[in-house]
Amino acid sequence: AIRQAEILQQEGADYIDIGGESTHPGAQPVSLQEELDRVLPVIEALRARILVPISIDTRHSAVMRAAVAAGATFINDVNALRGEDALATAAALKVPVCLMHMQGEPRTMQQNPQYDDVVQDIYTFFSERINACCAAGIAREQLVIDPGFGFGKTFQHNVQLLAALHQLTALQLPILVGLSRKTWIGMATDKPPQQRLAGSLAAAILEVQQGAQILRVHDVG
Ligand code: 8Y4
Repeated sequence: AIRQAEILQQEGADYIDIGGESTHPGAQPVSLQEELDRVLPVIEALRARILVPISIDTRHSAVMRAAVAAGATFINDVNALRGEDALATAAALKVPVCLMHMQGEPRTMQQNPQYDDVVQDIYTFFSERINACCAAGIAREQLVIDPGFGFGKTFQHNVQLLAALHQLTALQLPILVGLSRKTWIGMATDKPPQQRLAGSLAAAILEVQQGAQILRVHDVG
C-alpha cells in the first residue's frame, strides 16, 4: 500500500484514498478492529513519506477519528455520514467530507436497485444529507458530493447518471466521481478490469465536461 501511494503521488495524485473495508457486493465483512489495523499503519507510514494529503475511506466514526488523528485530512464516506455518530464526528473533526450516494448497503445493493428518476432521486438525497450536515454543525464549505457510480445502480441507472450529471451542479458543491474500471464500464466495453482504461477515460471526460471537479481513479498518470 505504501509503495502504491508513492507511485500515485509521483504520477500526480492530489489525494490518496486509503480504505480498509471492501464495499464490493460479495465481500466478507470486517470488524472495526480489523479495519483500523488495516488503515492506521499505512496512514502513519505515509504521513512521514508523502506530501499528498490522505483521505480516509470509511463508513465508521471510530475509524474517521483514528485516521484523522493519524494524519488523514479528508473523509470519504460511501454512506454519506448516515452511520452511527458519523455526523457529529465529522463536525467535531472539521475536515472536508465527500458524501457519496448509495442505495441500500454494499452486501445487497446490486440485487434490485429501483428509482423513479435516478438523477432526481440522487438530487433529493443530497438536499436531505446537506441539510443534515449543516444542522449537525458541518460547514457547507466542507462538503463534496458524489453520485456513487455502481452503488445500488443497474447498468441503465449508471448510463442515465453519466448523461445527466450536470443536473447535480445546481446543488453548488464540488462534484467527485469514481468511474475507474467499474463493472458497468466493463459491461459497456466488454473488457476485463485491466483493460478498462479507455472506457474509464471516456466516461471521465463526459463528467468533467458536465461539471465534475474531482476524479477518483486507479490510473493517475
Ligand atoms: C476495480 C477495483 C474496479 C475496484 C472498481 C473498483 C467510490 C468510492 C469506491 C466512488 C467514492 C471501486 C470507496 C469501488 N468507489 N468512493 N469508493 N466514490 N467517493 N471499485 O465512486 O472503486 S470502491
